Amino acid sequence: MFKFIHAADIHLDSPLVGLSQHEEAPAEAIRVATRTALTRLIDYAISEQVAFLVIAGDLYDGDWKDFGTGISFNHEMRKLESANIPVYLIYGNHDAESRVTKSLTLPSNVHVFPTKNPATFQHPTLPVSLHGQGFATPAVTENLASNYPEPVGEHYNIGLLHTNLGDADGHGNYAPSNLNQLVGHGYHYWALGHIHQRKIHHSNPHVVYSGNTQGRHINETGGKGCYLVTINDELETENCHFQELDSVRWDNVEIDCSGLTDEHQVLTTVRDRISKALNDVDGRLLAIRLTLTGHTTLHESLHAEHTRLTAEARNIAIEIDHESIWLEGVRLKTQSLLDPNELAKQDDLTAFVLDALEAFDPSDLPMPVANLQKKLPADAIKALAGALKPGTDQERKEIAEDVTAIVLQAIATSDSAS
Ligand SMILES: [Mn+2]
Repeated sequence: MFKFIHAADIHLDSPLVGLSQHEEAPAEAIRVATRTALTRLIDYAISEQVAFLVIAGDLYDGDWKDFGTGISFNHEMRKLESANIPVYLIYGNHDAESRVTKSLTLPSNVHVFPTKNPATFQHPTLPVSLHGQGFATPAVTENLASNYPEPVGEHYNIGLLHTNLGDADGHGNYAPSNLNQLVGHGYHYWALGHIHQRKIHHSNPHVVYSGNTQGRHINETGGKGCYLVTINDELETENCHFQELDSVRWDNVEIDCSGLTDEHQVLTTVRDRISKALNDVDGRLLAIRLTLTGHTTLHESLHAEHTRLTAEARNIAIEIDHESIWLEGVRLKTQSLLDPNELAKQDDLTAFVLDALEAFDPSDLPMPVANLQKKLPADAIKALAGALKPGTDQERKEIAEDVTAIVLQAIATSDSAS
């Protein structure tokens, strides 16, 4: 019997998005989170006395900022070298050969697959063959796996592949492959990288994404880590155990405001839910987003007070535990109880304004507004610039929702409303 670890998408020294610019954030823990995950991976490999470690691409996030990234990786690899644990790795789209321009001599236990053609490494003492090919450039569009070698007889065969299996939606279509192809190739275990959400696509033979080792933004919630794989004496895959390695845990908590009637209740609920989420992360640092939902009479006031509401929530998070929680933001997805169609019946002007709101896009304001910017003090221009040139569709949509809610509220509470 022997064990190995399958990890991928370590993205060493990748910044965690949306966190570091706030001074209350436990910045240091956040800054080193991907390194902490790597250290935990190595400690785990040693404590489990694994026979080897495979890393299926995107070890690095891109070109190194400085040599510290390589030095840090080598330091961890030497711990495995001392424990006689070899490492096999391929480069992915993020750390393709052409993209990472700096390099350091690797410890002798680290084996890197070539990028021009597939190759096979054999474990020094076990009947194990590992096959793989790394990315030469970030955009590999061929089906790399189709050229991988035949399995080696009487060996446990592992394929390392950075791939978009079955053209998963929303992911760069790098080195596409499909499940039937991999299952039919004759290997025992496909150690996949690229998709950050872990998934066992097939068992016996195993086709597995380990996911990344540390979530890096709000769309990478939940536990992140690696698989510990146990092989029995018949060279069968006996067990695939997921091990968490992350030190910062992302959580997107939905708060239903339907039954809530004032802001005090909202903030009380915010406090309860943040406390609960912190309990759930077992001593990790919690990076949390709150998303408020539900049909509620508070819809308009929440939108009108979005900035202050976010500050109140951040204040609560700091009060609960300023070293362990970072509030990424508060999203409003509540819905109004006001009926625009009813309001539109008030008079023609109201109907006209409501009609205009439907098509409102803050990036598409008329020229006079843009000219007005020239006459305003610097602070006001800065604030306006943020509102007028939102970076993403999402931000534009949120501004439009805020404006719509505020205007609806104004109309509903004006004198002409009954
Ligand atoms: Mn990746």
